Amino acid sequence: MPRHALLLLALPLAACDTGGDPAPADEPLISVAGAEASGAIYTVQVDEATPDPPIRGNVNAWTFTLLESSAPVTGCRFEVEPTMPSHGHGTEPNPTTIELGGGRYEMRPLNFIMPGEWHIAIRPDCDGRTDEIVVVVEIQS
Ligand SMILES: [Cu+2]
Repeated sequence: MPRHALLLLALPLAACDTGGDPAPADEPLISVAGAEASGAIYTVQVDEATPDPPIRGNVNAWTFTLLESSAPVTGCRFEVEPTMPSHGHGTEPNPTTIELGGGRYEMRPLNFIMPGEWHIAIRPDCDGRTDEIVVVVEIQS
């Protein structure tokens, strides 16, 4: 195949998954394992959620991989803030994040105090490079 044909095929994909728009996905997630969300620099790939779908209460724990240009990023610290923008409130406590290795991290507890749409703002600080990634999830019960 000529080289220019390959480039044309690649363009629509690139338009979908880049752009650095920190705005959350338009559709809230029900299940979160395997989901990805991106900020200006980093992508959060949710590896596992316990339980999945997430539920109301102080019981949710998620593991995720932090990626930059598809490569795992180690040594980051995080501030995580779940909120319900439509209600103007957050939750307590905000989750604590620990590093598992290989660019993987675990955050817990995600205390969804009521059903509805939650925006989980994940703010990495990787040697002073900061970003905000928002995962949007619909807690059903
Ligand atoms: Cu609420």
